[in-house]
Amino acid sequence: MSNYHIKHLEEYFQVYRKSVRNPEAFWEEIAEEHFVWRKRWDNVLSWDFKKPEIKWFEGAKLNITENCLDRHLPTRGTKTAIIFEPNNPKEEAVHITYRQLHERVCRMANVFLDHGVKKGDRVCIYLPMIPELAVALLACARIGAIHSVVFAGFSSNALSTRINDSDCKMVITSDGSFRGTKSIDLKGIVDKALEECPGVENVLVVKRTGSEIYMEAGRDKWLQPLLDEAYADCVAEIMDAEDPLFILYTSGSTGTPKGMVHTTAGYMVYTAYTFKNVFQYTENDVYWCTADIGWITGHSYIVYGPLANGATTLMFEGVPSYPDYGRFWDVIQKHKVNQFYTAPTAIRALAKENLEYVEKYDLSSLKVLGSVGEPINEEAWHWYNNNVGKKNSPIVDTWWQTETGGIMITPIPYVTPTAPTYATLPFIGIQPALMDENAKEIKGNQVEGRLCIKFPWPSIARTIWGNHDRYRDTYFSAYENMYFTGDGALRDAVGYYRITGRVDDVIIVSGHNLGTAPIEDSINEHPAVAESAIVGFPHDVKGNALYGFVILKETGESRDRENLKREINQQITEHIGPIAKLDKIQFVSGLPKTRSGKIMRRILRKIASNDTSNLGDTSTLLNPEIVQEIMDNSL
Ligand code: 7RM
Repeated sequence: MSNYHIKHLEEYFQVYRKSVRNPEAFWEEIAEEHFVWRKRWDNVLSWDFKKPEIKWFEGAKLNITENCLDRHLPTRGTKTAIIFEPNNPKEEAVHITYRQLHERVCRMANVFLDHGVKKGDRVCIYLPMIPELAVALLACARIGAIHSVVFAGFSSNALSTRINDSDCKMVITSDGSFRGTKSIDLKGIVDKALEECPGVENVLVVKRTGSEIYMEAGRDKWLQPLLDEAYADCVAEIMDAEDPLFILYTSGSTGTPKGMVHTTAGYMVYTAYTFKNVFQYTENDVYWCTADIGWITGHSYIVYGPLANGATTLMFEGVPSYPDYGRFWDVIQKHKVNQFYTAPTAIRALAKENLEYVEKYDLSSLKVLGSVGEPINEEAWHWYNNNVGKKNSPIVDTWWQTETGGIMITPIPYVTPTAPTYATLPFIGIQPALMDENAKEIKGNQVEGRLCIKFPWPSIARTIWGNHDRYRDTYFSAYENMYFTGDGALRDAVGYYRITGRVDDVIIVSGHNLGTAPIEDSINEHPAVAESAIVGFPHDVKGNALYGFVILKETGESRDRENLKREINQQITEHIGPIAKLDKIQFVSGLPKTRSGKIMRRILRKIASNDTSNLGDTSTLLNPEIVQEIMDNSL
């Protein structure tokens, strides 16, 4: 029996039990047999959720790129590592072999070294979905620099906040990016961001769109000539198991975005092992995850997990609607994709379009369909199953988080019987718990509560960059000795988990986590606005859309309301990005508040969702009369 590749349900249960009874022995065996180490660990695991402190494979030495690249060269040197499918289908797709990828990573790593980047330095990567993005992550890892990828859809403001929070000394970007019919001036956004970032010494620019851009002398350089000059091999920096590999920002319910820190060995072991099993990847498969590498899904399941397994991973630069709504299916047919991993919001958007867009293409290569990012509703699940999988490809509804590094609750395809809206069973080594209002664990089945994890797994984030207290307060203080996910879940009669959604003030719009606080902060900066509150309401494509309740200052009362709405959304676009724009804005004279001054979002959520039959207890409100007024004018 191979514990590395699970093929039957009995085997899953057996391996699961083993992984829970003796996690150290279990993970030690996986680590030992499937990775290359420069030095073995002294200790498999030490942990204390109170501090909190978690260390996996302490004392081990390795470089993750030797696991993702070098070790494959003897057997997979000519195998395709990355297929690049450009935005424009008329532009030719690019196949990059493991040998070529190794060389490209080494060259870029040498360029970084030449620019003074050392082990432990932070490098910000702000690039579209082009091969240089994957190469840049790996080049950082090659020399022990900590990458901080910022999704290239974020605004200059969001970018500068992230650059400064982790003191990045270098930025890798491109002149521009292609998205459908649009091209976006990425370098312009970087220039604006860097007005606020005195710590950035160098900006290396990939040429993608060929647009005219400003280059600041002494700071900005085109990357390609430097790569051409660089040496094609680069000795890998030997890293400690617990050295940081990357920082990735995720929004919280309050305050600034949290720079989640992932470390080297545990992250590698867990993402590789989950990738192998959750996608049942076999040697000649072509795997495609449609996420952007700017999110954790891209880090773990476009780059590190697949490459650690010597897989062929597809990177798609474009959007699902260009040149038409058949693009995903066209790409699957063209590259004979075997595993396809996408988000419910994309499925819902495509399900709205004519079925002919799907039926036109040969999708018979597909073996596994994946979903991630938010709960997949029943209708979308069936559409995906019927029209994409032709009832022949199991759907893996994978629940996990930026903080967890890898997939936590998921079916294993061809192993776990699937059920719509259920993420089903914990992955090997994962010990979920549901907690009640009194912070007690709810045992047994057919129960619902707040989802926690009882025991560390190798890829759990180790801290929040520069703010360990916040890490403890956010994840380890609500329940003693537990990691709290922020999600609610139910466990059905057979022990299957269904994630019911966030229990805090994070709203998931089109699979993107948005904290209410930064959006409210942005709105409140408008000179005419006094105060605001944001809630989510159900949206048939985005999952949730944003509804803003806005109180105007007296001086704003005379302003044209439609103009104000436009200005508010413009401001949000500048501060956060277009993803955080409000679908609906209602001007109100007050917000329902508790006596301690907290906005009662529960009530606003119900109003925004047109579900006002039972508003619950409003008697504790400071201003109960406001509720009727808001309801009467709701949109
Ligand atoms: C991978 C990722 C995390 C939040 C998480 C959940 C929600 C993700 C599912 C899901 C229901 C799923 N990381 N979420 N996957 N909810 N079913 N299969 O998305 O940090 O960006 O978001 O996303 O609320 O806490 S993330």
